[in-house]
Amino acid sequence: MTELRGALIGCGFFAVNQMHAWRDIAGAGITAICDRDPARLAAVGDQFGIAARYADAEAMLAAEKPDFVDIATTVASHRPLVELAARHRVPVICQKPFAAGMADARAMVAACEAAGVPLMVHENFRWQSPIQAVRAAIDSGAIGTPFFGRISFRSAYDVFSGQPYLAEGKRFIVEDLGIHSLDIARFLLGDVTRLTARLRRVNPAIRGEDVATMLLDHENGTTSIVDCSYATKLAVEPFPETLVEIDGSEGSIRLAQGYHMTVTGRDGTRHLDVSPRLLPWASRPWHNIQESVAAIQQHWIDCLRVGRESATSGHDNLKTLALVEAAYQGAASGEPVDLAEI
Ligand code: NAD
Ligand code: 89V
Repeated sequence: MTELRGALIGCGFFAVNQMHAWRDIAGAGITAICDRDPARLAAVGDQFGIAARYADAEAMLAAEKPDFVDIATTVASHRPLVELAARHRVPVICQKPFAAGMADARAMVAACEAAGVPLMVHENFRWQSPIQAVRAAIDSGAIGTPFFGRISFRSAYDVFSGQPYLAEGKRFIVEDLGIHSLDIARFLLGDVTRLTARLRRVNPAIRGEDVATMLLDHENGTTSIVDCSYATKLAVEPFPETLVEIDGSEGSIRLAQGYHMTVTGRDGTRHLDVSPRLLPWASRPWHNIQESVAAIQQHWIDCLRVGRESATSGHDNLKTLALVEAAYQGAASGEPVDLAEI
């Protein structure tokens, strides 16, 4: 099998995880990197032994002609870089949040479609093994038909030291973290017709909201609560665990802190340890996220090889991003938001 040659743009805080994961992906590797910050370019180039280093993404794509590009920059550069990849006819992965607004996101999807270029958003939380275990339990039919869900992420972990820009943006928790929780809600319970949101800021040292409570009406009639907080001080810090409750006509699923899953159905109750693997390069507590990075990157390569649309394609991610927009609009107006109007 020929190795697919990838090029990475953005050598910052999170890209290091992506670079570690690429080393383990069957059938692909990163052969060129780009960052406009020379120190970051040198650090990642030296750590992963990549000699082809560029300060300019266009120069890299023109010279390297990679089989795919992995964009790991922050949101402001996503549209120009995705459109650049489309112009060069290079399949593209783009980190979340895909865009700062729907107009940019739709333009990026349209540019890739027009160029015939596959596009995947690196929306990795649904690839976490505990979340996949919840989905498998639903799909098994053990709890019957779901009618209620709760997707919850509550923490006081200091995310600002690693990602200082998170303290500076007008938008914070829904755009950065709630986006993952909303995507998990779609993944587990289906697409959404209406969303009601309440947001607030508790930490006075940051600019955006750090607490969000959202009520979702799903197309299939299920109701869910998606709640997230970076202002919740608990006895045992759960970062970065997403806790899940699903109630169904025949039973229930609980994904509790410590990666304990309980499935109650017609045949009784099963207690399962759904802890993520600690990959050799990973470190706690990030190992749950790090494992999902490897999973989504392998999924991308598997899809690229056979020409299949990825689970979190640009097209799919428009629906997750629309929930983010709906949360901000709904919190501002105090009214429920119809997703058809986003
Ligand atoms: P960062 O600021 O640490 O790194 C971004 C890097 O991109 C910087 O080194 C910057 O110089 C470079 N860059 C920006 N624009 C560029 C351009 N046009 N050309 C070349 N280089 C450019 O940011 P980060 O914390 O690594 O976050 C990057 C993205 O990853 C964000 O969108 C963030 O939301 C996302 N993220 C995702 C997860 C996840 O689990 N999926 C976790 C953390 C961060
Ligand atoms: O996953 C993320 O997108 C990260 C963090 C977990 C810190 O919110 O930004």
